[in-house]
Amino acid sequence: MKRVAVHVLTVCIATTAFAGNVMINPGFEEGEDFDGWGDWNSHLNSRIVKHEELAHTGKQCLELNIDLPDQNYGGMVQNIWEREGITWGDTIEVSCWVRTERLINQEAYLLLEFIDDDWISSGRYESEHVTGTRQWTKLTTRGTIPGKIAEPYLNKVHVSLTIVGKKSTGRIYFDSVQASKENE
Ligand SMILES: [Ca+2]
Repeated sequence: MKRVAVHVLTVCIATTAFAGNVMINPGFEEGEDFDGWGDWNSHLNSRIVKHEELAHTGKQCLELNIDLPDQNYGGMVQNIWEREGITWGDTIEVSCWVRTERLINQEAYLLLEFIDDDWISSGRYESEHVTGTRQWTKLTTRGTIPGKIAEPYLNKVHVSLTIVGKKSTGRIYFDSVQASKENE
């Protein structure tokens, strides 16, 4: 009898389900521009690359690059707060695919961050950082949004395709972004 109970518990953990993808334009296939996405560093030289062979999925992907010789930090972002009911206390899992070419003095990663109107962060979850030359690699991270009592002003859940570096060169591509809320 005891053994049966343990087996049932294992099944419950293995089937923890996540809802569908809440990202808009997750593979950069829609529209002529960055539909659904914002750029949080205007110095970024970002563009949509229309290249079926190069893209991870579909016909297009995003290229982020840098013109500035000094400190470079920025990315493309979507705020997914209240999308599909995402709110306080929810666990969010995010992933994307990244590809880099001869990236020097620069790193690319996926960032999940919970902030308010004053940009005060109440949770920051980074994926692995990628540099150098990498074929398409999947990045993942996850975090739980704090409760309303702890963070009453929280109103942004940012999913950012992020780059950071200084005096850097190289190319970075992102594609196939996924963000899902863990079902209760
Ligand atoms: Ca794509």
